[in-house]
Amino acid sequence: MKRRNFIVAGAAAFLAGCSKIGKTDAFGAVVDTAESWNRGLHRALGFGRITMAPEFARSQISPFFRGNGTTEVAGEAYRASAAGGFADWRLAVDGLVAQPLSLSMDDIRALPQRTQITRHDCVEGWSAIGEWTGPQLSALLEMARPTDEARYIVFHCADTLGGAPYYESCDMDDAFHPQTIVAHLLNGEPLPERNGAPLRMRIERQLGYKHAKYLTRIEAVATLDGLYGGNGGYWEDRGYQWYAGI
Ligand SMILES: Nc1nc2c(c(=O)[nH]1)N[C@H]1C(S)=C(S)[C@@H](COP(=O)(O)O)O[C@H]1N2
Ligand SMILES: [Mo]
Repeated sequence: MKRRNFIVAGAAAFLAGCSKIGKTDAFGAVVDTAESWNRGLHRALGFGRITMAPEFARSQISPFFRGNGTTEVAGEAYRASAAGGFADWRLAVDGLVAQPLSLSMDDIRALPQRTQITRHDCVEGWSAIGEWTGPQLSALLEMARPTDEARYIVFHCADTLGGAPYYESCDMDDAFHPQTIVAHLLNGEPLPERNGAPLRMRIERQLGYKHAKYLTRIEAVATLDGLYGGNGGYWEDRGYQWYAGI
């Protein structure tokens, strides 16, 4: 409880400095004029230009968002947490950060939220449009404060696929991009297990396999060498591109 109050107080202090963070306009297409957005922009390009993934209308949402890869998680800890409605789920934010975090689902829900309707494109040849809601990853990183050595953000997951842990990573441009969110809602409902309950990444400018489901830990690192297969992601370790731009 103490921990939670601390985190929420931290978020409130952060918010005081940038009142518009997380505010999404009615059509979902206009970016937020937040400090974190500016930071992402500056880190990404240095000047006033940023590429956004297309966003869609409610009427275009797919009636069913299929699950792919892992759709049910076998691990004991995950099953126990799922049985309790993920009330005890924790998301760690650590590695090369000044302030490591351990966030509960309530902490995640208490942060400013972004909602975006985007199209998910899987390399296996299918797409689906869904509405995702959650805090921007930049909001979590502004609290944790990656050090100057941090160059990548790694996403650790609760599942294994073919016996190996699933994981992903992105650079700081995508980490601070306004459409990079830690989603806990799909179409206004808590994520179904097949789609990554209780938390999954949305990194909208990239292909489906970059969007890590069953998120347990966000780690800031200086290099991807020596991490699992060393290529920055489960599918990357099996020959796919690390920068999987759409
Ligand atoms: N943890 C985890 N994340 C994952 C996967 C997975 O198997 N495990 N599959 C990836 C692939 S290939 C795709 S296309 C999307 C599928 O998301 P969906 O199940 O919500 O359709 O999740 C990605 N993230
Ligand atoms: Mo995929």
